[in-house]
Amino acid sequence: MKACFMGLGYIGLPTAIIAAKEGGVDIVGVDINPDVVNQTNAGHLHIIEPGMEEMLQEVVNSKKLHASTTPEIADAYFMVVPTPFKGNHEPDVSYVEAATRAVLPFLKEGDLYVIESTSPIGTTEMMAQIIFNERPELKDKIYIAYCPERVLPGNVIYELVHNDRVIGGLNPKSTEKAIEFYSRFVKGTLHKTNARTAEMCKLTENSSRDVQIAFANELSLICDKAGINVWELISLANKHPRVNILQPGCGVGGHCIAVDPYFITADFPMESKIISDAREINNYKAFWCAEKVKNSMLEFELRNHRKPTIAMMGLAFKPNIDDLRESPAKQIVSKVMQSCNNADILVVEPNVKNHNVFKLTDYKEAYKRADIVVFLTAHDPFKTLEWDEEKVILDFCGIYKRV
Ligand code: SAJ
Repeated sequence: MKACFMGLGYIGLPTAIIAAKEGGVDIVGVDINPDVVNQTNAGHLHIIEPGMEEMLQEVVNSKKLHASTTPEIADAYFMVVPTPFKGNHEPDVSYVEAATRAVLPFLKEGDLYVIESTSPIGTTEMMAQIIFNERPELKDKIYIAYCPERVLPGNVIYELVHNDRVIGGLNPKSTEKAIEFYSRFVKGTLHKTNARTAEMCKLTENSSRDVQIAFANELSLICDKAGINVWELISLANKHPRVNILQPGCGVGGHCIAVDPYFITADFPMESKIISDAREINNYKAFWCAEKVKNSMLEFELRNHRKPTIAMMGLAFKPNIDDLRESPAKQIVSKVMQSCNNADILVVEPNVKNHNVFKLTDYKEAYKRADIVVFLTAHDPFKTLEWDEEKVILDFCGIYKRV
């Protein structure tokens, strides 16, 4: 069995490696970036994922996996490319289409074609249409399915094997064929459905999380006005046996939870009221945090007749990672810096050594020097800093869980 993986990113590369190592599949991994291809063939993992580089070296050395900038003939083809959004939060499936067009000439009777990329409803049908327009002789002769991933970065080796997966074919035979492939390396249950349900399932999972975080963020805005400690409130409400509220923060970031809900709202604007409001609340939370910082700087200046020193604690989009993409913390820091160019702002991100825009300061030093301390990302080291009554502390991510 040979498989061709289109896209060697955070999901494509680990999946290809595990399919080779655990599933015994011969893999060609395809990426448009020659640097990624060269690094992969040299056994260097170009993404950060614990334990993965050793596995890559093993499958490269045993010749089970090689990378290339062009597809090769195989028995199964996997589209694992990004699906960003365009201007007005409209999903952009052009990478999926480009990858599909690239494998088109290689497809033959009996092959399996799977999309893993997060995609709007109907994408699998749309790609099938493209395939059959160009290769009408393959109609009913190849198997087409959608199978989203749901792994957590940092725990990918375990989750790729042990998580349950949803597999939706364009017809039951396609579902079976895809299940046959994934059962080579997945120990979790493979749940059968159709392609549209599988597409919507991925969007639903991430929208559900976004909506739940929005609820926590909304509570934090209400509690701020009402003089209630939101952390205590949520912890008490969660004592109810059937209530499980998530935690408020400075907004929602990352490339999944803050993006995928738009794939529903763009196509179903009238029906997706809660999903759309949740997106707005989570975006607004970052704006609100920036305003809070600016107000407390003004108050400080009025009280003390000098400008404050501010420590902005955390740039990553969630705790204990170095990933700054789509990070509300980074956005807040930029907003605050833009609005007060003379202020002494110390930017802290303990998981990153250097940044090309922000000059980074050690977290202990920044805390010591600052008049106003703004906690944006709940990194573990921050929890070792002792609460200081002398400072103004804006704890947006619950380091101290007090107000
Ligand atoms: N956040 C909160 N409050 C919370 C939990 C999270 O404000 O109580 C914030 C985080 O700080 C972060 C954002 O939400 O800014 C997203 O964090 P996350 O941990 O929910 O999600 P990701 O983006 O790291 O990864 C998610 C994972 N999904 C879930 O945890 C439900 C992963 O399983 C998915 O595979 C991945 O998205 C994906 O690829 O879709």
